[in-house]
Amino acid sequence: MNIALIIPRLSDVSQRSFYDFKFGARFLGSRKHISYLLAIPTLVSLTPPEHAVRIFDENIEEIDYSWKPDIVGITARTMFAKRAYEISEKYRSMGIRTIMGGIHPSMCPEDSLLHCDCVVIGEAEEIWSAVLEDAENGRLKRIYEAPKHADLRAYPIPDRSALSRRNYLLDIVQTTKGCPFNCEFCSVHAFDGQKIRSKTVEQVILEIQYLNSTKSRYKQKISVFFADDNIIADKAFARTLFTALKDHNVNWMCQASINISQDSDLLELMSASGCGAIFIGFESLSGNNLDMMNKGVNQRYEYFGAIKKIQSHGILVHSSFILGYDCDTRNTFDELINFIQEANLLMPLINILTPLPGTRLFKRMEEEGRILDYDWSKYDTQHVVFRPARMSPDDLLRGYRKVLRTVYSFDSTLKKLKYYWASDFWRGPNKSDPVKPVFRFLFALRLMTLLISTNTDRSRFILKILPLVFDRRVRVSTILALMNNNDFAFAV
Ligand code: B12
Ligand code: SF4
Repeated sequence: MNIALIIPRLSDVSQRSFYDFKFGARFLGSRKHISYLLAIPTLVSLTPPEHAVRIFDENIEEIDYSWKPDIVGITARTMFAKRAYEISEKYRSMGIRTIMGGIHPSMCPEDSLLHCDCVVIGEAEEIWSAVLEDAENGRLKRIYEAPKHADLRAYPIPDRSALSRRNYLLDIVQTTKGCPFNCEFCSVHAFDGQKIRSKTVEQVILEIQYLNSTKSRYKQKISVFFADDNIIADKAFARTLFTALKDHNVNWMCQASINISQDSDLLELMSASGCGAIFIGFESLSGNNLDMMNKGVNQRYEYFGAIKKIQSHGILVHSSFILGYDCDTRNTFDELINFIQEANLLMPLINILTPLPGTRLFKRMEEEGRILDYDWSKYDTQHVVFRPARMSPDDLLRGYRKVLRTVYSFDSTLKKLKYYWASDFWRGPNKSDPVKPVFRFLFALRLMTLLISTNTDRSRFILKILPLVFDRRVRVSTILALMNNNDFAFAV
C-alpha cells in the first residue's frame, strides 16, 4: 500500500505556540520548525517494508493531496486535533481511509471517530502491523487498542530516513517512558503508565550514531531533545546513559524533576556529556496549589537554591509555570513576575491551566461544571477554557499576557542576558562548539535589516546587542531564541 503519515499544524484559532519558531524562521528565511513528532518515525520503523510511506509535516510543508495514498495515518495531540480532523475529512472526501492515533484520539476515541475511519488507542508498537494488514485486506476496524504497554527494548530504532531533518532545529530521542508521579493536570501517567520502561543504552547510542552519521554539514554537533518525562526517574539507567553519551559529541536537553538539584555527581556527568538545559516543571509558587496538583515533590526544594545549584554546572534551567490553579488570585501574576526576574530565569514557559482530556483535572472540572469551552484548538495553554476559582477568565487571560510580556520584554531579556554573560555561562559550549565568525557576521547583518521597523523596543534592543554579537561569551542562537519568545509573547 501507499501510506501517508501526517503531522498536522495548529488550527487557525491557535496560530502561535511558544515552540513554533515563527520569528526565527522568518529571520533565517527558512521554514524551520522546532522538531518533528517522534511518533511518525516510530510508525515508519514499524511499517513492513512492502509498503511505501510518505511523510507530510504541515509545520514545514504543504500536504500533497495530488498524491493519493491507500491509507492515511494522522498523529494528534489535543491542541491540533481540530486541524487533524480537517485533514482526515479532506482525505475521506477523496475516498481515502484515515487512521488517527496519539494521545488525543486515545483519550477521546468517540470524538475522533466522528472524523476518521479508525482510531488506534495507545501505543502503535504492538498493533500497527495488524492494523495495516486489516486495511490491506479491506477489513479495517473502527477501533484498535494496544493490548499492553510496549517493551521498548523489543523494537527497531525510529526510522528518520524519510524526514526532512534539515528543516528541524532539534532531533527527538526517547529513552524511557512512564512517570511514577500522578499530577492532577497531566496525562502522561494515564497514557504511558507509572512504571518506568527504558530502551537499552545500546539502542539509544545506535540512534545517536545514526543522527551523527546523517547530520547537516553546517552543524558541528547534533542537538537532541530527550523526550523522556523525567530522564532521571531511573537514576542507574540515567548514569549509564550519560556516561555513554560522553563519547558522542551531542548537545542535548531533557526534562527532569527538581530533585536533580541535589545530585551533584549526576549534574556533573550531564554537563560533561553535553547537557545544555534541563526543563523543570516548577508549576506554582503556592504550596496549596502544589498540594492540589499532587506535585508534593516540588515542596521539598527551595526553588532559588535548586536553580542556582543546577546552573552552577553550566546547565540552563528551563522552567515551566501554570497560572490559574484554584489557589491563584490576581496577585499571583506579579508574584510570578518577581520570582522569574529575581531568579533570572531565561526562557520560562508560562501556561494557562488547561484541563487536557484524560486527566483527573478534566474530570474534576467537568464534575464541578467549570469547563467553558470544548474547542480543542483552545486547549493549547494560551486560552482559558475553564472557570477559574478566584478570578474571572478574563483576569486570568490578562494576567497570563502580562507575565509573558513582562518576562519577555526586550529590557528584561537584555538584563538577563547580561547576567549570564557576566559569569561566562556558556563557556563550555563556546569551547566545544564555537560559533563560527561567519555566522556571527551574518547574524549581525540580518539584525541590522530589522532596524527599520515600527517596533522601536526591538530596534533599541538590536542597537544594544549589535556590539556584543562578536563577544566570545555570546551565543547568537540564544539571542535568536529570545527574540522569538518576545515575538510570541506580543502575538498571543
Ligand atoms: C517531547 C514533548 C514535547 C517537546 C517536543 C515536541 C515534539 N516535537 O515532540 C516540546 C517541549 C516542544 C513539547 C511542547 C508541547 N507539549 Co509536549 N510533550 C512531549 C512529550 C514529553 C514526549 C512526546 C514524544 O515524543 N513521545 C514519544 C512518541 C513516540 O510517543 P507518542 O507521540 O505518544 O506516540 C505513540 C502513541 O501515541 C501512538 N501514536 C501517536 N501517533 C500516532 C498515529 C497513528 C496513526 C497511530 C496508529 C499511533 C500513533 O504510537 C506512538 C508510538 O508508541 C509528551 C509526553 C509523552 N510522554 O508523550 C508531551 C506532551 C505530548 N506535550 C503536551 C503538551 C501539553 C505540550 C505543549 C502544549 C506545552 C506548552 N505549554 O507549550 C506544547 C505543544 C507543542 C505542540 N504544538 O505540539 C501534552 C499533550 C497532551 C494532549 N492531550 O495533547 C503531553 C502528552 C504531556 C502532558 N503533560 O500530558 N512537548
Ligand atoms: S507533570 Fe511531570 S511529574 Fe507530573 S505526572 Fe506529568 S510527567 Fe510526571
